[in-house]
Amino acid sequence: MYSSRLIESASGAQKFQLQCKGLNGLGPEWVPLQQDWSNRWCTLTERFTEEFVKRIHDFKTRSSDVFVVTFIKSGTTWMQELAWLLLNQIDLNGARNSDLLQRSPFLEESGLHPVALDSIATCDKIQSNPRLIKSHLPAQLLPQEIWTQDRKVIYVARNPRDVVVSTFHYFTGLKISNCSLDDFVDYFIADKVVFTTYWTHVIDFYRMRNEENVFFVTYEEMKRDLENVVRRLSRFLGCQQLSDSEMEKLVNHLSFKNMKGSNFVNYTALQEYTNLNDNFQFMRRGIVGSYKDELSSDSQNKINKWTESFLQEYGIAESDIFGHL
Ligand code: PPS
Repeated sequence: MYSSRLIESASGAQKFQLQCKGLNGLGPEWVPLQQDWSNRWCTLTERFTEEFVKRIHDFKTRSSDVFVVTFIKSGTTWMQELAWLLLNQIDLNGARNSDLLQRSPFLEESGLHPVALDSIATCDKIQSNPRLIKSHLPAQLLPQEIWTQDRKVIYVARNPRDVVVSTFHYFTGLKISNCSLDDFVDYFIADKVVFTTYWTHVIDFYRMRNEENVFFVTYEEMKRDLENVVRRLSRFLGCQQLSDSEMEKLVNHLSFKNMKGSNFVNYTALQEYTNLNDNFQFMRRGIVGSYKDELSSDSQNKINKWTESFLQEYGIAESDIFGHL
């Protein structure tokens, strides 16, 4: 069902790419997208063994489950906090007093770095209802039941320039990578960074945005009009409309400044990150267009060309997805 191939990653360590062939040997026929899946490879670590990936594929879902799915550094944490609050009657006290990763665990976390408990088992055992589960996996590697049982998926996309800059700082801060930003852009475009290919990840969900169980939103839209996103998401999740005062409290709670100040959502303080660069910040800038004063024009041009050539095939413009950046 899976095929894999070895590649050399940005850090020089061996990584591999994984493809899901599905039961018919062609592609994952359970994902509601007709396309040639033979070019859908996902770069992962060696901890993603066939057994581990199969356990994710077979993960037993519940009808009330909600999955937050993103490419890395696209606003996952921000969306998890928002979705958790909507699903929990805007329990701001609860959000202010417990780790987001406990309230909304990360399905494939054990595949990235050693964690005390097996992350798939952790998600499996969550008692609270509904479960809110985070994943960075592309559509074809997610639990099959998401597609066969129409489980709710919230997908957040963010423009590739800000994603690459944010990922660079994150990996440098975690000492996973020590190259220059320009070199990192090359690795990113060449699919040598974990969870790439970026564009196939985003475009597959963009094309499924009208599926009833998919809520597609961008980081840029959240920055532009968070209240409107809250209203849209609230309808998608079947939650009650918020009063003006609830909306005000919620939007205030979700502000970058407030979330940066909270140890429960700002992973800078988390224990598994023991070997950090001194200036590491999980909540870094929190803006749209941080690439503008950080990426060289050479790297911006490379990303522009790569983006145009990828999207051409689908007849989609980047501004269709993100608006004008
Ligand atoms: S991860 O590790 O992949 O789950 O990271 P993720 O949460 O997807 O992305 C981290 C980036 O999101 C920014 N962020 C926010 N921006 C605006 N408002 C709020 N409330 C917020 N919370 C997190 C965070 O700062 C990272 O982006 P950069 O550009 O690095 O600042």
